[in-house]
Amino acid sequence: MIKSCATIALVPAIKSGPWIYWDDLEKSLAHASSLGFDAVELFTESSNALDIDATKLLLEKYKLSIAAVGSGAGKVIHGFTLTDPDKAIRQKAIDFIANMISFGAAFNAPTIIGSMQGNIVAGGSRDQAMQWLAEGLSYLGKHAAAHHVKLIYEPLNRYESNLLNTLEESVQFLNKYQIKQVGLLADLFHMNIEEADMAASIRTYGDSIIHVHFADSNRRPVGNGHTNLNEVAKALKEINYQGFVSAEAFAWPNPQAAAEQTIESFKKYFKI
Ligand code: LER
Ligand code: MN
Repeated sequence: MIKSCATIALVPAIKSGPWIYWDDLEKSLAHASSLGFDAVELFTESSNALDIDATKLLLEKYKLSIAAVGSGAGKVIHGFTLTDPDKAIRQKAIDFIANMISFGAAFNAPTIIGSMQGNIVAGGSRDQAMQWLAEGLSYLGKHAAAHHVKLIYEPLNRYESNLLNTLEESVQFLNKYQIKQVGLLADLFHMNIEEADMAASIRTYGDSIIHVHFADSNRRPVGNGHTNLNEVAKALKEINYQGFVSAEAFAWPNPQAAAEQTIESFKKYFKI
């Protein structure tokens, strides 16, 4: 069964980005629950931004689970990445993500490595950056496995990262470095920019996909752009995808309407 999910941004310093709900955890959970979402994906400032027991009570109250937690605040707030030329900063990135993994594990939720992967800096060596990325992902994959959760690597579009932009490149990279405990995130916004054929890539690399970010071509909620969701949904069903399609999309025109549009699209493509 494919499950629905909405994102909640809880980082006060960040005022805009591709998240449906903003500011208040309980209000967001109440609204998502009223629309029938299965889960939420959290973007928090750090691994200790939320009280775990209090959050568990809220999740129980609103009958929601946490589909995944994002680690991007480590880059956006602190500037840490796994491929920074400075070893001390790479270590801080690893520590930040390891703590997020432990936090997510309290909810049986996997952690996403998106922007924390970083970039090859100007004049830097690609081989060296890939080696650093592989070292980080290998270590963190084992940390996640020890906590009985998955670790999710997300290929980003070329305007956000010059490391790995497609599912194919990511699978080849994970194979080359024999990184076994890491699955891939298929973000439909990034894929619309980078994949020659989104549905074909989903079919070919389906075994590696463990999470989906559900957004239209313009990163508005699905239904507001020109991505061919019929084809994408067909491919996800064909690979027997059993995870979440998580709305990492702009709160356009506002959070409530974006959540409603998302759940309508979810029902249209996945509940028939
Ligand atoms: C994170 O999930 C993502 O998709 C990136 O674009 C970072 O903002
Ligand atoms: Mn994403």
